[in-house]
Amino acid sequence: MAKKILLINGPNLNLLGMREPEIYGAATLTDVESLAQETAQHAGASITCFQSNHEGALIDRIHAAKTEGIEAIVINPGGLTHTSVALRDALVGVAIPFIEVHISNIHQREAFRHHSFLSEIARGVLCGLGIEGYRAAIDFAAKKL
Ligand code: CA2
Repeated sequence: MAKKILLINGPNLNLLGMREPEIYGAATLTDVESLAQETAQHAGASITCFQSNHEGALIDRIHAAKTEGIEAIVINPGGLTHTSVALRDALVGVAIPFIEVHISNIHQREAFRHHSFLSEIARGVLCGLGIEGYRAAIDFAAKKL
């Protein structure tokens, strides 16, 4: 059976490719989700993509993942990375292994971006590789998680 992966993108990532290309590049969210599908397919996995600007919707999606038999999550939590205990609690609650991805190198940016509430409980963290970080994370999730 193909491994089931869930890709989650958090607040404002629907704006990818529309503003701040010097930080986030030119690719759109649609490009990211196409890359995700292609990567998963190549690795023999299946992937579902979800983006929301709402913290509660992201938490509900993580809870649903458990009942759907999702085996790995790749998540770019957007700005919630630096604020959300609730998102961390949801990921602990479902106990699905996850990889945290950031397009930019959060450690080269403002001090408030240097801390993540998720990194300590993530299987791994990728940042600063642009959208290639998603490819690496999904490939790893498909093969190793
Ligand atoms: O580098 C990343 O992937 C981030 O998770 C992106 C978040 C930011 O708050 C994190 O610190 C790092 C922001 C996502 C907003 O994305 C935009 C994309 C284009 C235009 C405006 C916002």
